[in-house]
Amino acid sequence: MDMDMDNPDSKRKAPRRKGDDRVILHFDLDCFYAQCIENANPHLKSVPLGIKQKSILATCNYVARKHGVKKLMGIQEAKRLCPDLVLADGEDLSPFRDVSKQIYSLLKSYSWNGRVERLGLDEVFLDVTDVVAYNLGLVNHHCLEESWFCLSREDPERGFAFDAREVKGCVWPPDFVSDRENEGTDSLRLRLLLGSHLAFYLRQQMEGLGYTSACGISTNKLLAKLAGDRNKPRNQTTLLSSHSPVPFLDPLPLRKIPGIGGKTITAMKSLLKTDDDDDGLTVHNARTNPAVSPFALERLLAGSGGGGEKGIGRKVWLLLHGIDGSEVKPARDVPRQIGIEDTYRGLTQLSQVRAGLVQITTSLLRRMHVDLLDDFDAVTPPISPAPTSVGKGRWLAQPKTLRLTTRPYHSPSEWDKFEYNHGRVSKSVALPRFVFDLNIEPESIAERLVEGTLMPLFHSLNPDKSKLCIGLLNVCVTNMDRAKESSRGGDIMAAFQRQREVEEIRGVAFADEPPDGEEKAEDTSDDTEVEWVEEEDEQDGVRCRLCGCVIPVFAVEAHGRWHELDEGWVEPQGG
Ligand code: DGT
Ligand code: MG
Repeated sequence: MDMDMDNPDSKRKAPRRKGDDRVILHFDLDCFYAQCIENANPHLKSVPLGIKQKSILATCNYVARKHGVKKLMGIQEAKRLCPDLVLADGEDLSPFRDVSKQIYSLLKSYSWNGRVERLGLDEVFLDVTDVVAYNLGLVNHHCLEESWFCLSREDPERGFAFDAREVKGCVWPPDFVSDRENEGTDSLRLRLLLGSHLAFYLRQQMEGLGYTSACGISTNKLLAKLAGDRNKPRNQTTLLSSHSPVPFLDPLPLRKIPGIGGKTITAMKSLLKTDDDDDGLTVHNARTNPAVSPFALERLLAGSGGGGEKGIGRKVWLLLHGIDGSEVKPARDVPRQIGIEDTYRGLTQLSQVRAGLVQITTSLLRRMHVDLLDDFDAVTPPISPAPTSVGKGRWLAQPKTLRLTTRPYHSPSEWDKFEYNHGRVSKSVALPRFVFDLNIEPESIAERLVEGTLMPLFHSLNPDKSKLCIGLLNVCVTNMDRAKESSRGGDIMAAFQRQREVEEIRGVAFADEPPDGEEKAEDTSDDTEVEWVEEEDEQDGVRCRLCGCVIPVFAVEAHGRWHELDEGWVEPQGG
């Protein structure tokens, strides 16, 4: 029975344990940027390594962490703690994105139901309920130690041997004693046990690519993510929550709960009448306080003042009890659009604009190869030397539209006067076909695209050259034309060509394109993905295109992750 939202006493009832029948894995790569750099420079594996972005460390390897160096620490402080710290530049995110995609593709290839969701660059949720249920039926209870985990319904020999007597890796609670008598019938424990062996196998596959990780195994996303945090690095934790996850959650600081952000915590402190700092305020404090009920939280966080969505109080209250019904989202094989942009402190010369466009377009073409070619992963080393896909791969989808966006430069003193997007204009045209030619280097294609298409677009968006002072350039490809499944085995380029010809014969205009010559304000309605300024920003901060907040450069990634949480988890209230 659902809780009665209007009854403050309903918090005392045992909440319904929604989603208990699932098995969810959460993978988080260890010191991600540092591992990427180490794999490209193996001699760095044994030394303390920090990855520098501006004046802070985006992350550091675990050798450095032993010296007290921490993520997001200032460089000076880190050097003081560890004078031997080696610093590597982490400003260019492209190599990290490439590895992220490889890891994601690997995990996706083991999923049966396609529920594989990324969180940021180095975390992935997998809903393996179906794989585990299938293998539950195969367990031979008379010979658990010689079990076989089947990874394919079609090919029973594709799998791995494992010992089904024990959970693989760490368990929580650490003193968990298996109820041997009920082992055969305790299906939840056995399903989590199977999940733990699958998680271990998948972690080994990632290690084959050179990347170690931590993993949490539980019945929902919230608990899987928190369980994985218990034992890091290169380890995994199964939350054997056969009774209740409350003892696991209670000691954690409230701020550790994904979906409970800074604003929610501030509001809750007023409700709890506490001055505890964020570390002192635990889930237990909040959960057991008599003032806390779904109804009180709703009044506090939603509607007038709170500003949260309807139902937020109930959601937060459920999180405090370890209940999270949110689904692991199905994987998308191709993005809706790919855009790269850069900001400038005022470009006044056309030659500067041209150079900027060539740089952005080259990055964009590389990104298209990573995201839209089917066997890119198979042909590319995990990182460095710079991936090249010349002559390789087949297009899973081809964007049909190219969009250029520009915005004038606004100095920080003008930020109060102008909206971030003030003066932002875009124009779209059909994307020339030569960009899909895999026999030409991206740099050459970029030069041709800039000269023949993007510079003319730029001129029509910015006709008055005497006032030229460009603050932002964005090049985006969109309107994806997906290869039909049936043509994947055949000649995909020919299939795309046939499709185009049919459209042309029928007089079908490429969708999303404004009539030729028309300028339009940037339409961000389709921009559901957080699109950050990827390259170096010359100012002190960048403004988030989704919420308009100005974020220090070092916090951009975290802020992006905050928006991503927004999609699948309880609406965050800040953070
Ligand atoms: P871990 O998981 O504790 O072993 O360490 P990391 O480095 O994998 O940290 P994680 O998983 O929180 O984030 C993955 C990568 O994302 C990390 O290597 C650097 C980047 N990152 C995360 N949060 C921030 C942030 O607030 N600022 C910046 N600049 N980068 C961040
Ligand atoms: Mg990580």
